[in-house]
Amino acid sequence: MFDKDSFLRRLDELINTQDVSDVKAVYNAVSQAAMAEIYRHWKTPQRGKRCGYFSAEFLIGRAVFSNLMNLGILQETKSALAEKGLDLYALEEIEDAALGNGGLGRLAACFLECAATHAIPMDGYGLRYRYGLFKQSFENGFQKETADDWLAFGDPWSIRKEAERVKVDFADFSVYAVPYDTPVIGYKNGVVNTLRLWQSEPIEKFNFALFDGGQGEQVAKEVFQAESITAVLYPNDNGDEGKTLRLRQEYFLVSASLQSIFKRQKNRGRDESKLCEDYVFQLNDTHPVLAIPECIRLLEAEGYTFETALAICKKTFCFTNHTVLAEALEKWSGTRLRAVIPQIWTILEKIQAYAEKEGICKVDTYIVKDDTAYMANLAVYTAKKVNGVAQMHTEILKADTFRAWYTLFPEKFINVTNGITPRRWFLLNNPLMAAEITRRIGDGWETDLPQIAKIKPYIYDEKFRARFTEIKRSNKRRLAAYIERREGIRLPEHFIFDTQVKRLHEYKRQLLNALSVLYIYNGLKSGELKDFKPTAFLFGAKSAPGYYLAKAVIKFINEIARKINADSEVAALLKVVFVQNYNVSYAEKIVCASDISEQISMAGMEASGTGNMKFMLNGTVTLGTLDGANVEICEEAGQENNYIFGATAREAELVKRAYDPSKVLEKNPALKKAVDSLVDGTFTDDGTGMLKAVHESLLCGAEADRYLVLYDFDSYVKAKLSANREYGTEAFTTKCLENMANAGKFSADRSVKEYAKLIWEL
Ligand code: 26Q
Repeated sequence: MFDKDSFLRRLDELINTQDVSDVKAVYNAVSQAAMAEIYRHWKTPQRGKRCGYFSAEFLIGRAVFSNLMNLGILQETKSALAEKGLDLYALEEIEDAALGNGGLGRLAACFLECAATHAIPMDGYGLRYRYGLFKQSFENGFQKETADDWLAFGDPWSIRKEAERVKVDFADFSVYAVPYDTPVIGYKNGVVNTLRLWQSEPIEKFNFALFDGGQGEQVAKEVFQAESITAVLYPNDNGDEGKTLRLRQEYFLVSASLQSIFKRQKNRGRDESKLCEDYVFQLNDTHPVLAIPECIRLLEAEGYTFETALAICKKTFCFTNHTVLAEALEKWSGTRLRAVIPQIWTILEKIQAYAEKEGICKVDTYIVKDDTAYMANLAVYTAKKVNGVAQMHTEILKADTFRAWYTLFPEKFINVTNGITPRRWFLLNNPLMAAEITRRIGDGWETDLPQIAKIKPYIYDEKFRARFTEIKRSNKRRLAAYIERREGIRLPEHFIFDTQVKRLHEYKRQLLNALSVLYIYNGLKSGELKDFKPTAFLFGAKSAPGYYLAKAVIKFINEIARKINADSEVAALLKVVFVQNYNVSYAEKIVCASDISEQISMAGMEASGTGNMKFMLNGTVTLGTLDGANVEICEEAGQENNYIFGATAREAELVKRAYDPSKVLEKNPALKKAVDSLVDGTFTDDGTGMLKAVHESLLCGAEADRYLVLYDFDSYVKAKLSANREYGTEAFTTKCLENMANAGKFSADRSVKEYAKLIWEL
């Protein structure tokens, strides 16, 4: 296993020979010393089946603390640095690797860690974006995006594998794909898997002959074009119209990954017909689905017929769907495909023709139709298994999104409910609570989370409860200090922390939360709302830069926050904070300091959610709808231990058939007042018209209030106020603890093991 002494000796040497007044130097010393030890465990076995997890996103966050923890040297490193007068937590300055948008990317990162922890042979294949998800700040309440320069502190955890670069061909030019391999370290088990991220580079760095010939500009253009492929992550979670650069990214990812895998097969003397014995490829949504035609292309190049190649793919690929939003199901026009990757277009047409011959020709099952390629259909057609990410989501896939496919191939469909890694999302972010659990039930639960249920007998133990409350307080203090430094707002630690953090999207209904905050504020001002316990409403969310309504909601919430925080009459009862640049590291601090977790999407829309699980594990009650994995959270922890409101998915569908949101306002003058404030001059949007656009989205046109914000408002506020009323009571604490004790199912250890057994057959 890991040689601590060797690590500490090397760390000592490195520290003594560097100018450690610089955080970066300390970072380099720690990571170099760790990497030196990691190398010794980091060898991919020559034999045995592996899973290649293909994903356009890996939202890794900060690697240093989690790596040290998994290596079992977090405390030792802290002490070693402290002896030299250095603070390990100064490394909090280093950037997160935000190579993902949200849930889908973070799930991929959790899966990697869990697979390594359970010695499951799974490697990630992704893109090494030069800039990850943008950095967010607020200027006068408006979201501003700037570049996320995540490499500013270097990337000491990866190694560039020059010798393993491959060439990727587009119709108009070719580029090199250079792999950067990052070790994925299992929790204290000596296992190291690999995350391989590809970087695009020009074939010819500088063709000096062309420079001499006066064609310098052309050279520069070609370098730029090549490097642009992995320059930046598309900041769009849930859908974007297909752009050529995005298409290049997707093809670059899968072509490079498959070429390198084919090379490894050749090196090991393995015949490609054995691909499905040696590999299974998990496609993380449609983003890497071009791997299917690319795999066929590579097999054809080895001399296999199209039919054989397709048959091999059908045994090798599996597909996960993460969303039912129509706008997120990717499609590519034939025109674009022919212009960029004509060799792939030809294969797509062949697949369509072959599927037709097999009798697959229902309207909703076309792979290519009217000069358009439908990536989800291609994925479902080829995949051995297709999975949704929570029970309810999988049912919707079968009954709705992929209904036609489900009648054809019911045996393909399977559910694997998402999970989170309890190492980062409990041991690392909430060390005091983790230590308290271990003190009570011993260890073992860290890698077998259902064992956390052993704390149930302590739920009614006075000392244990007091310790829980005390730890939550101290987590709040830590978060409040951080928020004060970053946002300039002071949150008293005796306040309820009521939190909604996630990407900004209409279906997630941050607007519903915002309107309820306004409603509460108005109620406090008028005196109609009594016995309200002091609450801080916390928001964290990034909006896609081109998503106008989402940006408008950010502005609205920031205006609400400005007004409320400036009103001394409510200062003892209400605070509102929209934190800037919410990311993985911010989440780690927020999750363990919250009392109420807002999971309020319109039922039927959130495939699973994973933030909901992080809060639950950290002893937070859910204020939520019966959507996605919230349903399973209630099954595990008891609906009576959470605050559930709103239309169910079935009801929502019925309601929408004949829905007039203005009727809701007529019956609820207090809600009307809150909604009117969007347009009555209560708030300003600096003449942008943004707030009016939000107002119109609720009340105008055939699609008015698509996500039933107004319809669900009344039951939402009732649930919210009942949580507020109960906070601080014994009953409330019990609910928090019931959630923590019943979070066992939501470990991604369980998810990954289900994939390994039911899908990958490892
Ligand atoms: C598509 C085309 C072009 C550009 C971007 C995209 C794109 C990018 C990211 C489309 C979708 C995404 C991300 C989707 C996502 O994060 N979905 C979430 O996945 C989680 C993990 O399964 C679930 O828990 C969430 O419910 C789901 O919203």
